[in-house]
Amino acid sequence: MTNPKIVIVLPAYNVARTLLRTLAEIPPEFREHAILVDNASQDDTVAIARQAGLAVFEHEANRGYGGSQKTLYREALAAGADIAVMVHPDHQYDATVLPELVGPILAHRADAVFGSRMLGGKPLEGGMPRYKYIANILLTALANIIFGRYLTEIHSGLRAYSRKYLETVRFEENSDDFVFDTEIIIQGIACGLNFWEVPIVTRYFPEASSINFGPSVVYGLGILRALLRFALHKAGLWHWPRLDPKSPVD
Ligand SMILES: Nc1nc2c(ncn2[C@@H]2O[C@H](COP(=O)(O)OP(=O)(O)O)[C@@H](O)[C@H]2O)c(=O)[nH]1
Ligand SMILES: [Mg+2]
Repeated sequence: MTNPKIVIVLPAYNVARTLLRTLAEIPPEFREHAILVDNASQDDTVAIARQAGLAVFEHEANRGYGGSQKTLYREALAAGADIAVMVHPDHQYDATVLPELVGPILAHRADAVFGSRMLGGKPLEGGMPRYKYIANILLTALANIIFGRYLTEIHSGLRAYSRKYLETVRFEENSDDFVFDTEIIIQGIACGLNFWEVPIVTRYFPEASSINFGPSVVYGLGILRALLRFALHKAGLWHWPRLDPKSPVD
């Protein structure tokens, strides 16, 4: 790829306290094109983002985490992105790995690259709660069996997608909630796209606003449901339209 346009996309909800810290960690050569979608934050997220020179899009009402990503990828594609890199602006993921994250896409070895806390990392030392660690392993194992692929983690919030990936999968039809992140992987698998992973460290602290136990269980059940639907689709027992590739007229 000659002169690829790499666009950082930031789904933001009340990140006034962590946004600048997150941006500071992104290697300077990647900060040129950055888009933030504010999901009706109640704090100063928008003002701080504008001051930092980001392209800011505001949702008047909260549209969920998945809803934020729909706006981000649409705007990234409209801005001519060759690669969109999602970084959570809550400073939870180590953004210094961006060069490694985009490398396999630039080299045409992958269509999507995920940071993985499980790959050679120390997720528990990063402060990941033990129940999340165990649930993560079990859900990922089940996903791998159903996918017939091997990914070490399917919940990462640090991801790079190629333009081809975003133009192939019907991400606009996904859930507006957290299960969006699982659905977009399932779509890529269904469309025969290629994945790569790089090790990352994750931080757990109050502002990282990680969902706690109740919502985590709801999220886990949402993933199970999506996996089951994919299994039925793959077996030809049921058709899940959002797993079809986009047609050129879409
Ligand atoms: N919780 C939440 N986060 C959102 C929303 N929209 C965007 N985000 C951002 O999505 C990222 C992940 O959310 P977070 O609550 O930290 O979930 P986590 O994946 O458990 O850490 C954060 O950077 C949030 O700022 C939303 O509607 N709810
Ligand atoms: Mg978080």
